[in-house]
Amino acid sequence: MLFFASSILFAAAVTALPSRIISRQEPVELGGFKIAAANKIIPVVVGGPQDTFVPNTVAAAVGDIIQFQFSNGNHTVTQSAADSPCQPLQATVATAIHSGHIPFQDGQTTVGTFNMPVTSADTMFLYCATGPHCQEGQVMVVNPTDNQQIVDYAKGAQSTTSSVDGTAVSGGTVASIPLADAAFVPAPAQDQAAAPPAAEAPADPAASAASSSVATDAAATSAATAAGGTITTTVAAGATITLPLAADVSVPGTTTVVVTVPAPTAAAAETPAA
Ligand SMILES: [Cu+2]
Repeated sequence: MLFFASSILFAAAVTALPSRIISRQEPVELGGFKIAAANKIIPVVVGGPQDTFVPNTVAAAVGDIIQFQFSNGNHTVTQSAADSPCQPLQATVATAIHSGHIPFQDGQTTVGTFNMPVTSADTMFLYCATGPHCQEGQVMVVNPTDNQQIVDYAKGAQSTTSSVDGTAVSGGTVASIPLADAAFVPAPAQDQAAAPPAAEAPADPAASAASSSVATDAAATSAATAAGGTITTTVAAGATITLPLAADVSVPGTTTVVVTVPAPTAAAAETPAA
């Protein structure tokens, strides 16, 4: 009930923001970039209750900044070629866009952002490189030439079998904003994540495994595991485990390790009716 009440308050605060697209009278600086008064900061929400980009098409002028705001989960903004969804353009173009993995966890009071200056009016294709998010449709198009482009790109992404991560952070600046200024309301906290880890043993291991993604996040963040160490847990088939790396682990463009447990094949689970 307390959370419900605070959600209402927070929703009211968001509604009170003047506009989704911020207009200014004076030049401002954002993440080291100077933005002329005529240009815009365009928020795009990444993740949340669903693995999406909202909006998933944006019309932006050269000089605008697209501000990706990372909601629940752990996501990236990574550029691909139009005909190679879920594959990083960085493999052939070193300056292609990649934000690195930026998480949002229950209780955060700031929101991670990736501020991407628009330097060309060319159409740009972006996806999330975390787990199966790209195959599930977490893709977007900047400056599409028509409405069909995002449809075709999403369909292409769904026909791939896996994603490839970007390498170095490129094409923008990682920063943060207060949660109160974000363009989204976080998903409700998960009960199992909120429960103190290891306070009580789960009565039913199968039930625990069903929400292993959440439970594992809580367990993994409760204590750091040394380099070379082993984390042992029980998860359901198809679950995704996201493990944040310690701050002192220096892997360019990488802040997490994501492991997806293979799901059983549909053929094995079905018996054709006679
Ligand atoms: Cu994602």
